[in-house]
Amino acid sequence: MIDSDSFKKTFLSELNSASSVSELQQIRVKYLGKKGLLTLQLKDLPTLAAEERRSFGKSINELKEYVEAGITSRESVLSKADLRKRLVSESIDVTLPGKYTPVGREHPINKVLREITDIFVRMGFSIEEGPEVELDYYNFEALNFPREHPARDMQDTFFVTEDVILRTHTSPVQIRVMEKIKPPLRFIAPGKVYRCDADVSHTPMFHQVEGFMVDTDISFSDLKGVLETFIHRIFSPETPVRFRPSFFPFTEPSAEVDIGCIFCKGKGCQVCKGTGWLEILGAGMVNPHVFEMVGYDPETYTGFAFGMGVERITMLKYSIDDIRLFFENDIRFLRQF
Ligand code: 2NL
Repeated sequence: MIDSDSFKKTFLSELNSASSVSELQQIRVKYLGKKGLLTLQLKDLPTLAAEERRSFGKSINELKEYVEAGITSRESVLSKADLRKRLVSESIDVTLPGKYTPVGREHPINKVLREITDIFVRMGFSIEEGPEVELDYYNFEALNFPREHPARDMQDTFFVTEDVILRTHTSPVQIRVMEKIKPPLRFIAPGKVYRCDADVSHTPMFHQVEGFMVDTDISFSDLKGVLETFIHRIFSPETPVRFRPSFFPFTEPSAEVDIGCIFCKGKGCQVCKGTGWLEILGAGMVNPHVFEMVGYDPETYTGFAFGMGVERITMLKYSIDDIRLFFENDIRFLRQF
């Protein structure tokens, strides 16, 4: 029924040409699987006479053992060969130099923002934040900006819709806080602000910190004391400070605050345009109209407010002459701080 010698010859030649463990597995299925050659042979068994059945069964079983043993011994050879192949192809050269992963640095704007924040926190100010996409009402209307004020122009402000804009300062945060809580208040509002502007000292987005303090007896002297302390800590204790009259819609009286030029020590140079002074922030006493807009009684409460640009402070502190350097993120620039 089956020629053992030629069966073995065919099997051995297939076995020896198998070059991987997975090919061996195919051979195993071909011979010994449910529909394998030897398994199918056994199907004929019931049709045979009793004595034929015994010898036929025996020879098939012998062949099965022969196939099994052949595959097992070839498997041990091939699995060693497979392992050797994998060891070569998957080997790692541990002597190669490692891949360089550059490490980032804190951005100078964030570093100075943190220094500014720390100084005010040590003076008892808390930190408040608000949305960057803001209503015209909070950004202008509640802050006493007249309808025709140039800042409310499309040229200076990014509009989302007629009533929704990108905030041009962090002052809307103060309005939102005043709507929620009663005085006494003492906080700073740091964050990103947006203006339609771009040159060596202006970028469409920049960072601002505004400060705010309201109580029953806050005076201009409190403002002077807080700002002088701040300036002496962020620059140096010897820095001269002066307050110059100015105008903002949301403060009355208003002042611009200058420091003695840190480049020429007040002698007059290109940076201070010969004046010996550099403007670093704006400030004033909160305009009573602003208090009325949020339902604070202007007869009961007074307060001061101030605002500064973080990029400007950072440029002065580190003698940087182009604001765009902050936004290029060249690691050689960032590494210097
Ligand atoms: C500047 C000037 C300033 C304020 C901001 C303020 C906010 C409220 C009420 C009153 Cl809710 N004032 N903020 C006041 C004076 C000046 O910023 O030059 N910033 C860069």
